[in-house]
Amino acid sequence: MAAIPAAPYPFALDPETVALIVIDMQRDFLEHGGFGASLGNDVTRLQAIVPATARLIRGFRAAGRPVIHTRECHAPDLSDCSPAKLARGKPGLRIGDAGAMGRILVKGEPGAEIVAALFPEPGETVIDKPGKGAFYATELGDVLARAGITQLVFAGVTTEVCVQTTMREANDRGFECLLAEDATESYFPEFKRAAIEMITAQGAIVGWATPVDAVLEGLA
Ligand code: TIU
Repeated sequence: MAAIPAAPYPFALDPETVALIVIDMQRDFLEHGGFGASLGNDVTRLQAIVPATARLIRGFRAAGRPVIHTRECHAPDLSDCSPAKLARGKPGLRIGDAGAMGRILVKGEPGAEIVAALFPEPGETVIDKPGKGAFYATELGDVLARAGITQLVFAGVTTEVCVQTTMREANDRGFECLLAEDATESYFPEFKRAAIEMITAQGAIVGWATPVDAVLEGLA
């Protein structure tokens, strides 16, 4: 057990029970012509974290610890997308509409796929999720229980939406949650900063935050 520097205080990382969860590093959020861009966002901000996220993934693979990937996407008939979600945001392109990378946020379409630089390796778990949180309506809880996971390191996008929602779900389920702060990003820098403050405030009310390098040192 290695105590690594973190906010708001050192995190006791357990290399025997920790897993990495990489949230929604999909073309639809990171590339032009996808869902993120359709909402009016500058996707280049998110592309900047790909190298640090790749380094984190490589570290977990090298340590023999699980790497779990998530994708926010829906069934082609949109039966798992609530009317409330479908209608939200006044996007130029709605979920299910045909865009530059196929139908927006639809399972099996090019845009729903994880970006090439972070592509899952054979044997790694990929969770397709209809919500912002990765526990809602997915098998994630069962996967983690079967693997004996008690701690989760979080990476991915966006910090204040799917990452924070999933961290809160995990925290309520009893997992110790650590956010890799340079492997997560928001379309809004002030929201990323605020999300990290919300997560770590009040004695790690939701979890801890630390740079990728500190996580890798704790795994070694
Ligand atoms: N719009 C936005 O910031 N995020 C999402 O819709 N999904 C995720 O965060 N993955």
